[in-house]
Amino acid sequence: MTVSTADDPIKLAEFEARLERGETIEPKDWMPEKYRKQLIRMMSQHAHSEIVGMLPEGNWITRAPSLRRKMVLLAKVQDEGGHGLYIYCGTETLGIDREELVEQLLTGKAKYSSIFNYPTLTWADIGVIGWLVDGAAIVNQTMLAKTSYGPYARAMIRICKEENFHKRQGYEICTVMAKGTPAQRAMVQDAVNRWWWPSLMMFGPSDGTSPNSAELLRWRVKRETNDALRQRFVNLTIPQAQAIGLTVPDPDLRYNAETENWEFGAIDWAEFQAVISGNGPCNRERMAARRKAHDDGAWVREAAEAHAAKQAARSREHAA
Ligand code: FAQ
Repeated sequence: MTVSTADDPIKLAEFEARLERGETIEPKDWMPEKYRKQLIRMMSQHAHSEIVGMLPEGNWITRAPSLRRKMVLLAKVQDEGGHGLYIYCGTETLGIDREELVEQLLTGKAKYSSIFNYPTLTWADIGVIGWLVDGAAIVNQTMLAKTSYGPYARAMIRICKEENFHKRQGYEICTVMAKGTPAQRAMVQDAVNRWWWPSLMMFGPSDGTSPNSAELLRWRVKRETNDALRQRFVNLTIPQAQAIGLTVPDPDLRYNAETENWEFGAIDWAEFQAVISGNGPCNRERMAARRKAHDDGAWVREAAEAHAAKQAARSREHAA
């Protein structure tokens, strides 16, 4: 496998020996340029996903069916915003600033999770997002809590705790609806039918077609492959669906008693490719919303800069 070209081979060997010993890499430690770049790519995409991920659920805050549901949803969406800011800070420890990261999102250079390009059509979607989307995120992020880059690993530990609440509130919405009237039951089943396959796509392409996996696994950024995590998610989720009498839209789903895996049908990778290339159902709408928020917030950034300049001038005066 090819490793970064410009790196000092002795330093690289020391770096890899540290990883071998299970040490974490901290911001001021030496790291190969490619490791830094991979982390910036992955962490920034993760941060962007949290921020763009506020949109599909935020869409339902004004229409939540009770005050309690509204408060929970408000808190959840706010948590996702917090996760985004937290991961942006972690990414900045790699020597890139927030402005550049945001620019990469707004110009389409950086990706965000495919899942947030699907519409939230009914209240049941809010339950299903908490259950399946946060559920998938937890499986992925529990693995990332052991990633080799210290700031990212620590962020994941904290974030996973909140994601667990998100998942529970989503599963609770689904449980209530699944036990409800025939119309509520049909609504939640329809939401599962629409979100199931996109949730499986969240884990990324299959191992054989995942260009970044080999390097990320070698440097212990990822500790498990996309397919292994996807399988874990399916194994965890199918019994949860059965417990509340819901099904997933997969005629090929079978339990293999030997491997103890729920084997699932073929994923539509053409759909995945279309979504990550900007042609999913809501890509344009999501990016337009982010661009508008960025433009509307320009005055806040300007005010903060003016305030910082004033403070700096004042401390210079005091020092003189
Ligand atoms: N969507 O070589 P690989 C959340 C891209 S959780 C879009 O396999 P890698 C919580 C990939 O970037 C969601 N693009 O890539 C929440 C690469 O393109 P590039 C966020 C995808 O990095 C819940 C290309 O395909 N979580 O937000 C996707 O080894 C509810 C080839 O793929 C994270 O980001 C995808 N699904 O593995 C918030 C976790 N999959 O960059 C609000 C951190 C792949 O070369 C509400 N990230 N691509 O142009 C990861 O674990 C990894 O980066 C993967 C992809 C697993 C996403």
